[in-house]
Amino acid sequence: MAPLIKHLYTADPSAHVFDGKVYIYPSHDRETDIQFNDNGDQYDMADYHVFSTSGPLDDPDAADVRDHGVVLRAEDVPWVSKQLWAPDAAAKDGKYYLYFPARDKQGVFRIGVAVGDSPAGPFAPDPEPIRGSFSIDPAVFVDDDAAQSAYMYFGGLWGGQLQCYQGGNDVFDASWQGPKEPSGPGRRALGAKVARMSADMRQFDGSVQELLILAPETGEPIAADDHDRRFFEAAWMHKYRGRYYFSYSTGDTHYLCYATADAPTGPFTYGGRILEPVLGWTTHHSIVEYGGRWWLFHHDCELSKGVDHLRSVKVREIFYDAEGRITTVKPE
Ligand code: FUB
Repeated sequence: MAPLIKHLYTADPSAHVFDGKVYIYPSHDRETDIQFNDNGDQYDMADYHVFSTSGPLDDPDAADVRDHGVVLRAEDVPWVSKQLWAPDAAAKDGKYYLYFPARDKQGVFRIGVAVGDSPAGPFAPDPEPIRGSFSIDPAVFVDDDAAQSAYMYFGGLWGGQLQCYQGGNDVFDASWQGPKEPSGPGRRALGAKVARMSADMRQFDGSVQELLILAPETGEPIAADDHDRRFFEAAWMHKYRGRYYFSYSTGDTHYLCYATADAPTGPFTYGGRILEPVLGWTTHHSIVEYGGRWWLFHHDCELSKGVDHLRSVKVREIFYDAEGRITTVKPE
């Protein structure tokens, strides 16, 4: 399957349908001479582009993908030092919100928001990160209830620093920085984080909670050493037939997996794999309904011939069985 975007390297695609079109909010990968390491220092992105398409999504070469250009730069955000990682976007009451993780001036990942009047940007950043935000990979889900309740799911291990907050959401323990995470018999995996968004979509409303993923065979939280199933990064939320599907990457085992729940904050039960490992270390995605079909946006490193930090966005259709299980697919 050919990449959807070929003139730039793009990754971590968050896709949404706004105004009847698919808008894609990816990371913008760039060449760097930074040495590859397991802290992800080589992912040194400096701006975001937005893309849109009306399809056909099952024929990437024919999909007329429009590049709306640069919509936000690291240098435009007063609190950012470097590394604009995986973004997401949301719409509410005629405004569009771009959420993005980046390192602050102390080297700690925070999550920022920038606001625009069009899904294609540009976006004006708030001068400070979202209060109480930390780590990486925000995914903002707006529910279909009357209040349009919105939630941010976030977090990422190793370079994403999630493991630095084991003493509390407001306590950064620098000794856990780097490719580290809890392990050992009886230890449960660290969960992703979830917070309800304020009505204006620019702050958290209430405290940040841990998202529980339970193993279906025991009803207990997934174990820390269960690297085939534990949350690593790349949170995404979608709703299918009234159920909440939380999907994520398992990082060092390179799977995209999902878990389901009756409520947006869980508890979730592990459901299975969505995508087997692609070429490249990272795997990151979004799932969206468009034209009455369900689509998986993700990335791989085929275009760069396997350079881990030079990735390309792809899209493919996914399917659910009668019980709502997502059918696992292999890379194409
Ligand atoms: O693109 C930088 C980081 O790589 C993302 O934030 C992670 O999800 C992984 O894809």
